[in-house]
Amino acid sequence: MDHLRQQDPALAELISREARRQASVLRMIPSENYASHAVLEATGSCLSNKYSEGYAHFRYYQGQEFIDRIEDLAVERATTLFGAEHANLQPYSGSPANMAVYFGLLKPGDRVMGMDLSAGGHLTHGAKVSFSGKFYQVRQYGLDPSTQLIDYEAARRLAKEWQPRLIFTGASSYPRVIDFAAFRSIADEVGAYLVADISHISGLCLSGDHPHPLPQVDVVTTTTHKLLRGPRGGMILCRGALGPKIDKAVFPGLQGGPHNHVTAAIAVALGEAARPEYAEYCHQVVKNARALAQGLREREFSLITGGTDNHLVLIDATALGLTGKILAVALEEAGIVANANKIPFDPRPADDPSGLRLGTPALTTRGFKEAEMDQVADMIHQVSRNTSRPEVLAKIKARVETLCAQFPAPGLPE
Ligand code: DSN
Repeated sequence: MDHLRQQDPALAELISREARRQASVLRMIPSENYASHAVLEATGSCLSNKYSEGYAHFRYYQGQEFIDRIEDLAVERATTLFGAEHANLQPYSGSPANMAVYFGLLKPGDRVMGMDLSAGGHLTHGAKVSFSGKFYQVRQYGLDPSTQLIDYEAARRLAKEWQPRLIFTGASSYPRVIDFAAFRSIADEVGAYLVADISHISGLCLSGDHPHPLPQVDVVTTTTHKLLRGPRGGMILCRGALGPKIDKAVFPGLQGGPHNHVTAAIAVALGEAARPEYAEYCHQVVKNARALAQGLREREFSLITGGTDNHLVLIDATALGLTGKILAVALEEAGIVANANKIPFDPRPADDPSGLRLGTPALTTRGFKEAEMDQVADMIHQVSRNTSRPEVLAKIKARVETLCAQFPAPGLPE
């Protein structure tokens, strides 16, 4: 950042401090990760200077000789890696990707089904506060209260009654496997499109740690910056026949020029994800989440569904006499960064919910293994018992910093 430091030292200093923060805390928000230096170099490249409305070889601006080749490469890597017939890498992030699917396949006012936010679904899966709940008629499915698992038979009954044109699957806070085949049979019974938002589990679908949604679903959406370790962006994969509708919805329906620097950085991340060590990384993400869950269970934490099959663990903080927010704030003071989150059937509001969501993608990128996850569980336990004792939290923070120093994070300055 030599140029930035010289020209705008105040901003350079803030970025440096953020880099130091990312290096010295345990980043456990399940949707965050560390991108490689290579991904960050592409993101920060001169490609940011170029306008390229349209798609490779069909542009509205001249000067696309290299941009077209970059988009071709990115699309080819995406279709090969995910086994998809068609890929659109232009959505600016996950919510715009989902919005493009609605705009491409439906008319405003059409009927939709998605998973309820408090069951672990995403805002764009039909929540009233999002465009999806405002422009479409939505009914939401959820969990079986006795198991806290998706209630597929209730979803089937709801689909038969509601006759949606589109069903969204996928989640932001669900620690178990999603049965795409069950949703396919539900969608087929009512003739609905089936969409899988795999933003949280994309890598696990590639590594075989979670069932792959293709070819069962019609459309797959994902962000590119979570388990995929790319830049902040979005991606839509679909059957070839749906490609033109999706492409038109992204451009010119929703967006103008694609972020070419992001497209290139996604291509870099997809190249990394095609390597055998990426599958090893994803296997370890799940092993680490299981080890974390076990460590927390042994210390008498109450976990939603009792554990995890994927990269995240959801704690009921009220079982400790706390709330998610109180625990999240105390953890941050101790150098452990997670997020307060709703739990299934949560009686508390979204801005002060009962749960805490913890994930292992970023720590696994640093090289943490099961033994370190047990240490992390121990520190979370210590924090939970000392939320109002700053002197204890400071001691845990020192322990966190010692641990972090042993596992340098990729992509950050040395
Ligand atoms: N905001 C992202 C998350 O944290 O899960 C996507 O939902």
